[in-house]
Amino acid sequence: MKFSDSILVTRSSMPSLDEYVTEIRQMWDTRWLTNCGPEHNLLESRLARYCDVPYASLMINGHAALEAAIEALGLHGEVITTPFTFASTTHALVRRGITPVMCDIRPDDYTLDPERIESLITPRTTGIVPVHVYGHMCDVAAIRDIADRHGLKVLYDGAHAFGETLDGAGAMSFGDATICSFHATKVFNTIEGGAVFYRDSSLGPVLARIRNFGITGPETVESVGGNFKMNEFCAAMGLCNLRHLDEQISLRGQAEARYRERLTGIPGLVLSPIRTDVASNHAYMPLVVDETEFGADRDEVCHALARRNIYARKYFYPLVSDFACYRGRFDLEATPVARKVAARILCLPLYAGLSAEQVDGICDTILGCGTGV
Ligand code: T4K
Repeated sequence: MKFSDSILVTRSSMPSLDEYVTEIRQMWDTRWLTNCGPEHNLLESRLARYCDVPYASLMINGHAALEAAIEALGLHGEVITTPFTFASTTHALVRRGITPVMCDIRPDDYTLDPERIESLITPRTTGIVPVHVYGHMCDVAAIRDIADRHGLKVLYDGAHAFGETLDGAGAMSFGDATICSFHATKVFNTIEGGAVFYRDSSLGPVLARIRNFGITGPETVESVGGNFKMNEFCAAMGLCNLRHLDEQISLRGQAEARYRERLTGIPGLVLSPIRTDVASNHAYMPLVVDETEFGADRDEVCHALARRNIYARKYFYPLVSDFACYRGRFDLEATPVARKVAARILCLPLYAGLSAEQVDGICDTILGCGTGV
């Protein structure tokens, strides 16, 4: 059966139009639209509280948050990171003049493999930028230990981890700083948006200068900053969406549970591990397809879904280190686990409101590709 309406990999969460209009109505009186206005400042403090982190600095998107945090933490030289991520993580480092050093990932949860980090450290290494990919929390204790022993900074790319906790601690509270994305495709969105979360209060003024041209007063410009500010319409969207976030996460969880009922235990189909120490945000539904056991490969499954109007996505294929813009720069053989996962990964549709019937249709299509199912 073909779905009459396309099922895309995700669907933006939105408040009711009335709720949003109520939130933005006062802007027609104040005419205050951007430059850290009241909606911005309220959202900033609410997000810090929601994430249980002392400080948050809002940015206009997750990528801006990455570039700002890299600058604020003073990363330079070489930084150890993962090739199994969205373009943004690596691009941010390269755009800040840093040499990314690609470290392999763990085969079970696809996060940076702490056992492979130390051999990559050189006198030029200043930091580690791991990614909580799909909301899978990195081994934060092992990474902290390595960083402390070598005097390195840790900046987490937590773009996928908003709203999660690890052993009760907010997912944004690890490392010297953690960035998040509030893009339209994320569990929590401000249309476009992002933030840097941190514990060290001295980073606050530095990030404030970076996001607003280095301006510190009407006649004072202290550093060469950029313009990374979130506007009031985006902040208002965030304030509305935050009110519904827990419900949205719970609805995502129901869809994920249905997938797990249907796909667990099928030879050749590998689902993400469930961790009892992590409260998941159910951001993504990654599936690894092992052709030899399943009888069909990832691309065949992807095409079969597309024929039924279901658009899964190959996040994150190709590896960043395989992008045309980085050709010849990285040794692809150095990260064999990441290569293997990237060749087999498929992210299935997952969002609040995806019905059990829709999940069943997706699973029927996937299972119909395999042999012996
Ligand atoms: N670090 C990591 C690890 C990241 O994954 C990202 C972003 C960043 C950093 C940088 O954060 P931002 O600067 O973006 O805040 C999407 C997103 O654009 C991107 O934010 C995200 N990661 C990445 C994983 O996915 P695309 O190219 O797949 O987006 P697109 O336009 O194909 O949309 C995917 C689906 O989402 C659509 O099929 C339907 C749905 N959608 C999309 C949009 C734009 C909506 O429902 N509403 C919308 O407005 O990159």
